[in-house]
Amino acid sequence: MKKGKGTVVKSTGSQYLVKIEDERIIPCSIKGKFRIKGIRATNPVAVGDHVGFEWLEDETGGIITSIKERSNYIIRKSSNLSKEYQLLATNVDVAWLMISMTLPRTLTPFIDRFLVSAEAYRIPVIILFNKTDLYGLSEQEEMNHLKSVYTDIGYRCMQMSLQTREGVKEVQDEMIGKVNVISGNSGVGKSTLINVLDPAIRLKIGEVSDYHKTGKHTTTFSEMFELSSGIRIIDTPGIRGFGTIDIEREELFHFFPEIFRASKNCKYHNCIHMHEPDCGVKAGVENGSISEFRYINYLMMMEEEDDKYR
Ligand SMILES: Nc1nc2c(ncn2[C@@H]2O[C@H](COP(=O)(O)OP(=O)(O)O)[C@@H](O)[C@H]2O)c(=O)[nH]1
Ligand SMILES: [Mg+2]
Ligand SMILES: [Zn+2]
Repeated sequence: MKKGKGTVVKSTGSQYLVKIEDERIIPCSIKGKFRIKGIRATNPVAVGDHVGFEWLEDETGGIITSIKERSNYIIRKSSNLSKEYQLLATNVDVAWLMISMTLPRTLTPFIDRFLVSAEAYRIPVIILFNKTDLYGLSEQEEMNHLKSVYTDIGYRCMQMSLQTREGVKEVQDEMIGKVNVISGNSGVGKSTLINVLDPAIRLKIGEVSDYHKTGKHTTTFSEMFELSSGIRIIDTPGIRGFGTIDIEREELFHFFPEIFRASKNCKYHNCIHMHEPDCGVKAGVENGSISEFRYINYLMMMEEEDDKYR
């Protein structure tokens, strides 16, 4: 049996499209069961997977027989009640969180929720400030403040204006040779960015994204696009909210890196940094080493989790 290997670029039910080294796209099916440790998935193979397959006799397609170990994956619950998950994307190199200080203004609870998800998925994030051409003095100050807070925690921050193209080259260089996911609230410039990076591909990506947005389509699918510059982008609505992955309430603070670090100074080993005495996190907020808004967002997420059980 002749063997091949490649990357899954699209999954449509039981069929997978696998891109091989010479750029050909081979339709493949799967044989047997693939298991993912710890989770029950409705689809065992996903966009981004590096797979091995056996060619069909006539070489019109293949059968996937192996999956290379994943560096990370994005999943979401098939439905609210279900214990089954849908794998949306795997082996993501960078999750870009596009934000803006104005028109629309991205709020920090949105940012922190996203960062928690990305931490849980173990996907590196770059926070990308867009629309800097629209920033007045106060927006600039706000951006600089957020930049210093998030940089101190360990997140990379970049800035650009798709209007003036300032900073776009740096972002593009960072994306080349990587598998990228682009997220952000509506209106922040995601579609415009893809258009600027590769005008020829824009329509296609826009179709997929806008389809998701209207909510007409409940079964999610992802697709990997390759831009002319060699940038790979996975289009998925998946990496949105905290609800998409199961995090125990008592462990939420593990996904706020600076809060997790400060928790070493708590008196009680099971401290959740809310009402306990001698809490290293609260001490950190008081002495300014932990940003107050981050702590407030943490408390807000804790309370939301609490509400789920009422
Ligand atoms: N002034 C300004 N407008 C921008 C910039 N980037 C995007 N826009 C505009 O913001 C609007 C929303 O952009 P879009 O790409 O559709 O956002 P999406 O919802 O994230 O895909 C469009 O009218 C864009 O032209 C920017 O850097 N500066
Ligand atoms: Mg869009
Ligand atoms: Zn504590």
